[in-house]
Amino acid sequence: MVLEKINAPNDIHRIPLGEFPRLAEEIREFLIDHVSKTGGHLASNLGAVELTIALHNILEFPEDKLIWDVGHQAYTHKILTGRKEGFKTLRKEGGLSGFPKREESFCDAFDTGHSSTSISAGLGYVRARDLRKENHYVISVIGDGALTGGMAYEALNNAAELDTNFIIVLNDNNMSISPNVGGMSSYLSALRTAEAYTGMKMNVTKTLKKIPKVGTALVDTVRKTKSSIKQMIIPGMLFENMGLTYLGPVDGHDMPKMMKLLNEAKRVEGPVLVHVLTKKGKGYEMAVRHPSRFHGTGPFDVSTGLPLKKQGKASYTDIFSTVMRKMGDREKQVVAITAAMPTGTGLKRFANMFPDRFFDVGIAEEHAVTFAAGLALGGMIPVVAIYSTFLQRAVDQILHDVCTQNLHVVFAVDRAGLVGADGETHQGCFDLSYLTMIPNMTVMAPKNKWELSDMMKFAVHHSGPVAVRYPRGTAYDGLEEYRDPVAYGKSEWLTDKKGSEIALFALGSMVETAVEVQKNLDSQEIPSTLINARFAKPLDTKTLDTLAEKGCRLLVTMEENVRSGGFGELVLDYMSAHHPQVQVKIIAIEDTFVSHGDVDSLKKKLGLDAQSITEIIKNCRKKEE
Ligand SMILES: Cc1ncc(C[n+]2csc(CCOP(=O)(O)OP(=O)(O)O)c2C)c(N)n1
Repeated sequence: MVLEKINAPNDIHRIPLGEFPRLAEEIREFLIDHVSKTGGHLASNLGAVELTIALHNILEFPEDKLIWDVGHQAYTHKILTGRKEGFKTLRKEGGLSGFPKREESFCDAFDTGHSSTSISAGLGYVRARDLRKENHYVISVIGDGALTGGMAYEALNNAAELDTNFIIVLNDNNMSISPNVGGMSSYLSALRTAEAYTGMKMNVTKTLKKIPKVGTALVDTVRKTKSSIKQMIIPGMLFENMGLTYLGPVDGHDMPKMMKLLNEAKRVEGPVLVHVLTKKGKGYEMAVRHPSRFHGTGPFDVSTGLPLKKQGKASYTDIFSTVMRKMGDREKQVVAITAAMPTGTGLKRFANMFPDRFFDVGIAEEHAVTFAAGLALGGMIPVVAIYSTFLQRAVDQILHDVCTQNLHVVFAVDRAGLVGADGETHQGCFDLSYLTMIPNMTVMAPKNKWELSDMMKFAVHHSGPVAVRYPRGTAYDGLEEYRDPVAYGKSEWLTDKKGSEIALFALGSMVETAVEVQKNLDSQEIPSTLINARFAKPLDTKTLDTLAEKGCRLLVTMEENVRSGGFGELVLDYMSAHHPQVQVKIIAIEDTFVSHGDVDSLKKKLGLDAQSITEIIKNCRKKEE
């Protein structure tokens, strides 16, 4: 086994080049074997095996810096830097992270998870290197999907001014999670189909350069010519015109060719883009055929490709998907927007039924939101479906472009709360804070699957900006009997309205937990009142007044969000001003980033589970006595 010889960073330098194909094969077997057991990102990693080997062959760690965009495709990099053993615990609590982590290895130059950051971070490394008069290589690896994100262009624009080496590898597999979209994607496709001519183009350039005295000038002239002929001679003119050297495209599964080009890139004094063509899922037929399904997967049977865990009850995303499909039929003004996640957000069905009213804008959350503002002003009702963590990107657009103009844009905030295996870059723990702080915003969270449906309908008929946040995974199907119509700013009593000394005021996913807490308290003969808050903003202050009037002494707020700026703090703020005699206990995530692990176990650790909350309440009572 060649892979046995790789146990630490730079071990690859001791492997003869002739053994690289075997190494690539073994890494693929390793990836399929491990990811089929633990789950994880598969298709992108299978596509990047040879590219990663080629990169490691030309780099020296930790001196050189290798920055992965998004970071979901860095598994081979982890294997080649001595982390093979960690794959048994991939994405498990305390185990190997599914993304690059500086604290995990000195070979990880930059922590990632969100898209389109690699060129900016790389450029920062380059500028620091030059200022400190150091001498090492910096390589950013960005996918064609990630290249749809605005930050990548801001960084390219800035990088164009460089006169020292900076290598950007464009790992182009023609796929985001779903097929890639937009003008850049079409441009890359044109370059890709021109691949057969690449050799000819390079040769023409070389031949021209060989012409004594005038050769180089001739190539420069051709570069500057505004003619389509130049594309025949110098590929990648778009990048070239920006000031980057373009090399490629090169077959991303041909290691000798790639290494040759990468070594050439090392000699360029300036920013250089190496265009590498890869196949998502390469080496595992199921993943080649279904790259989206195997982008991120749970454990699966290698022989059939089928998930090991049968799909159980409907998820919140499934419910959202159904509501949107029905709503699309009834409400002709409704349009739907996704930022490169048509399947993940459940909008695929809407897209199939109403292709004219569906927009996949690429990994461009900021643009998605301002685009929605324009749609709203133009007379449509846009529903922007974005995961909580990725919507962080668009806070200014929500504030500046939607909320200041009080536009009717509906935000379907999926994966709100803890998401588990993807870790700190993906937990949806901040949206209540960044959304409730903005004037004009309405923020809701459903207690169960029926309420998500009701809230979506409410949101579409409301006016002004409105967000509905709901968690990842199975939708709660308890409390079906409680179905008060959703009314603006009104919470819902889940026990009779008499009230008691203890009130549980829970938001969204935490209502299910609160039901359990109440059961625990009941069994210990501690009476309590349970209220489904429904709205984080505006707060139902009438209900808070009623609770205080009915003798509430301890008000326990519950939310799956950070405490700072969240729902609980809003309640505390109101109660301390109007009912200071009532003690408010906030159950929320304390000031921390939550790393990867199983959601239930993370909740326990963070004190968000029913048992911990029951204990907290009992302790509060004891202190009172
Ligand atoms: C800001 C942001 N939005 C959405 C995502 C979700 N996401 C993860 S990977 C990915 C596709 C990336 O495509 P590409 O860069 O081409 O990499 P590939 O998986 O094809 O290798 C998306 C949309 C993200 N990570 N960050």
